[in-house]
Amino acid sequence: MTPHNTYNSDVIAAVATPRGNAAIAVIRVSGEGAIALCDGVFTPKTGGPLASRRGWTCALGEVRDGDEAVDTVVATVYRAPKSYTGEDCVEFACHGGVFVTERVLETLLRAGARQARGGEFSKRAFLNGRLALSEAEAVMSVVSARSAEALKLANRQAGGALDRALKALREEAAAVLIHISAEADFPEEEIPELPRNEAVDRLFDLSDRCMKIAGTYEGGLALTEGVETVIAGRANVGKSTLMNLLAGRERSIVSDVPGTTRDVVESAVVCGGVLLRLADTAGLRDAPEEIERRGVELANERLDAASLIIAVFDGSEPLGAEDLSLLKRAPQIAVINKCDKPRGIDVSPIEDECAFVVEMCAKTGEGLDALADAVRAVTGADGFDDADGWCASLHQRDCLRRAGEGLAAAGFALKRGFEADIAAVDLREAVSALDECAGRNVGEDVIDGIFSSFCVGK
Ligand SMILES: Nc1nc2c(ncn2[C@@H]2O[C@H](COP(=O)(O)OP(=O)(O)OP(=O)(O)O)[C@@H](O)[C@H]2O)c(=O)[nH]1
Ligand SMILES: [Mg+2]
Repeated sequence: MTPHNTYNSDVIAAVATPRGNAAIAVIRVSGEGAIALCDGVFTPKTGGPLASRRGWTCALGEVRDGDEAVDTVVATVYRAPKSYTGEDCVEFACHGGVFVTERVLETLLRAGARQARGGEFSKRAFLNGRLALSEAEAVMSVVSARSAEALKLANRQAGGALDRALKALREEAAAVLIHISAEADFPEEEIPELPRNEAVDRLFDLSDRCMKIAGTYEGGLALTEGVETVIAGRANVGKSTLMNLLAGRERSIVSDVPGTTRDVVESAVVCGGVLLRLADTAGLRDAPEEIERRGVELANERLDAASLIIAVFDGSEPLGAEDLSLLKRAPQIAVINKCDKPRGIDVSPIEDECAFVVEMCAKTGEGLDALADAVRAVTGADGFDDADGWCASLHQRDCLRRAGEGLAAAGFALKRGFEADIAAVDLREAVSALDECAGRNVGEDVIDGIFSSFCVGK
């Protein structure tokens, strides 16, 4: 099926900027007849109607609802296909008050535009070939980027890095497929020779490249979306001190009384370039009273749900029963805190369980760089290579893995000397998985799933 079969170019409109008072707000209108529809509500201060203007030009004027002036706006005209959606478009930059923005939108809806659904502008851009699927998804990442590194990644993806890599992979896989199919279908013909061992090498190389891109999912997710992280440990080991150090401000109350933290205290911080959604929790112990007991329960729930556990230990004291049971929760990073005090801990049980053991003094910040390194390593942010783009969704990862497996299976079939048409079956599946990843020949449900996560106006 083609994704174009339900394409409908009716005129849609939406506020593209966030709700709230600001200097300006942008209202987007797109679709067949969008410019004429806007002329129905827009009176230019000078010059002719929008319909008489070229694409990429602006006009100052008034939006009027009947006799009533609603707002003075700047209208930018875009003509198909040179617009974000690939359709005729008008963008009104109006004054940014919540009420006035809504009135302008309402006026447009009364004139016959339809309120756009979430992601509908980007979906049209994709259906009109203005954006590859991976680029459209990256637009969302650009909007939601919350760290410098996330924005850099999102921009590179929006620039089409993944799509170019997918195209190259597809072309090279298809070239091998043509050779193999020719060999299978016309064994007696003289076809340009692709020696078997060379075909095998190429297939394995292509498979590795697919798997490498599929492997960027975790790291990309860590860098863009952030990692659910819990700081856990026995009472009084310095969890809240560490939280405050990472947050750069006094987020949690610190005191030398064990059992200070009861509620889960949350803060989003950037550590080693990775966005961590931190939760500081109550100290794990057999709490003497009810409120703290509830806090310990909440801490345990967070431990179950977190993707990253930073276990904190007091380096000046021997390991206790709570420390040992925390180690059973498989923390990826152990912080041996209070390293300014004389050492009283045996770290070997910790080293047996945790991939990264970092000595720190949370009070002074000593060891913070080592913690940042551990965070980068654990989350896959370290060595993250997005030269060929990165895999931003589970759907893409699934397609790339299927492609990688198909290519490898084809390679093995040829290597073991099976008939070429056996390898061709796997190879065809790999090519179609690559197409699916790039958004070619995918069903409406997949497309809708992707775009429905967008905000209205995008
Ligand atoms: N010497 C030293 N003291 C520290 C360090 N980190 C924290 N402390 C002290 O240890 C005590 C407990 O710190 P908190 O951060 O409140 O510990 P916590 O693990 O959050 O404690 P609870 O919330 O009660 O479980 C405070 O007196 C801190 O000043 C450190 O690196 N060195
Ligand atoms: Mg605390």
